[in-house]
Amino acid sequence: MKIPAEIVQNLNEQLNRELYAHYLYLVMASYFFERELAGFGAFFLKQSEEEREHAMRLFHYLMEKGATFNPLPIEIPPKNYESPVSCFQLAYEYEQKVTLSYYNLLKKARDLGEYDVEEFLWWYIREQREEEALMQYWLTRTTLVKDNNAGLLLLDKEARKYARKRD
Ligand code: OFO
Repeated sequence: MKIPAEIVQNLNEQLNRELYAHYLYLVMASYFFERELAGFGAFFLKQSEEEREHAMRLFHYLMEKGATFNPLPIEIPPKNYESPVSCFQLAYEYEQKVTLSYYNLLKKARDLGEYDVEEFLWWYIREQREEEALMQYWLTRTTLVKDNNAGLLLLDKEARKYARKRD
């Protein structure tokens, strides 16, 4: 069954949000690498790769359903963060925004009786739950240490371990 054009467009928009997240986390990785906090750098690099995979999952779904891929412009993410805390704050806010967009689309798919799309979207709902929890965790931890350098270096080590674990 063909997916209605409106939903195809929404799926393309989700794909664009995932690509933006890929780009955003790449910028965040560079923010940390440039400050010799390579553990956090590796963490965001890993997240960035995952976001690209999320975009590709949408791409393959569109292809499988014989739907059109519509490339959309990717916004340029902000580059200069005030602190590691503000970086995680922004990441956490973005994840919540993405979650909401998946909720809205899932509701629309259900209302239109597009159950295959709905089933496909559930994977993203679960993934967003994990990602929100992850960013919230790091936001809390970095807020605890604020500009205490020793604390930050310890967290950096922990972030590196986390990034390796997910390889
Ligand atoms: Fe793609 O998982 Fe977050 O945004």
